[in-house]
Amino acid sequence: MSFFKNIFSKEKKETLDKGLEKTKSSFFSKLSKAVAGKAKVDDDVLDNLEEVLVSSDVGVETTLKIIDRIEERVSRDKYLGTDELNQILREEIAGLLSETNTGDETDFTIPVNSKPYVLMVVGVNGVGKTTTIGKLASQFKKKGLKVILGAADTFRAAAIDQLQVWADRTDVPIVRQEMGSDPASVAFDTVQSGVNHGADVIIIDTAGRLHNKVNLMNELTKIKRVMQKVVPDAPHDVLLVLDGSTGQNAFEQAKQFTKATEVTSLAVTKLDGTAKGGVVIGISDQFQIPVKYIGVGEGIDDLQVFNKHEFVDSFFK
Ligand SMILES: Nc1nc2c(ncn2[C@@H]2O[C@H](COP(=O)(O)OP(=O)(O)OP(=O)(O)O)[C@@H](O)[C@H]2O)c(=O)[nH]1
Ligand SMILES: [Mg+2]
Repeated sequence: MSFFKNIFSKEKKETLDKGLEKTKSSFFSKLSKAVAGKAKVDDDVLDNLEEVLVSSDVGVETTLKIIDRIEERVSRDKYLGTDELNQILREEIAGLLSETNTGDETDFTIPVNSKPYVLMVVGVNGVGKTTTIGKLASQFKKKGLKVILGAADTFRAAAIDQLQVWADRTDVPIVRQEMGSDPASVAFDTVQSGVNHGADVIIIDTAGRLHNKVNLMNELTKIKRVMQKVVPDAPHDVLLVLDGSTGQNAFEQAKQFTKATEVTSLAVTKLDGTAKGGVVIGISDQFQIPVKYIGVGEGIDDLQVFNKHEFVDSFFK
């Protein structure tokens, strides 16, 4: 039974369960091979378990922490049966994640004291930035918040059109200019328009690919600076989107991006259709920056607020 059943809605759980299906079936089939023929958790089982966790994209550092915890239990209890391993893993992963004070949110909310709330979405090309923005616009709107979108990815014409599609779908206004125009200028116009129209949430889409990385980082800095001319403490959130289906690559991107520019939260997308969902466990353990959202499908309702308890609950159901 879910220990989280009070606030974890049935629909949300079903979507999450379904989104994690591939990750889970791959993980648990590896896990059962890892303990095959073993009644007791011994060194061999621990070695195999380490391999299972690493190959499930949990990441080496987080895997070692989990193994340490289990080793400690093995030395405490005289006999740990492999049939208990599932439950033990669940407890230890939950315990590990509970050491960070992030991943406790359950609902799409924004701080009440920053209106308009300016959210800038960054990440390399193809990770799901525009889709995530569309899904967020829909969720915020459902909460009765006034949303406006800014198409500051002016690098490709299709990028602007894609955001337009989401604006139409969610019936939310969009500020756009021609392809090739200055992204900072689009961001400025969007924030200005948001202020003029009393928007609660302003979401800025940005390019994932420019001629080179330095250009990209300079551009993000410029966008921030220009927005601050209208709203001095903008952006309130810089959301880095990571493609979870790339596994360890998502880790690397998070490392590089957070080094090059200020990032305040993370979204991990495409957890459906991949066996690499374990990456969320590693990312939420290892980065100081909270995982705020997870993408579990292409549909408008397939974005969830990341909650570590719900995640572990769904993973080890
Ligand atoms: N299955 C699945 N697909 C997703 C998810 N999020 C995004 N996608 C898909 O990933 C593809 C790329 O998404 P975009 O939102 O265009 O990515 P982007 O980061 O804006 O890409 P660029 O604008 O090229 O930088 C699209 O086909 C989306 O439908 C998700 O959670 N699950
Ligand atoms: Mg895009």
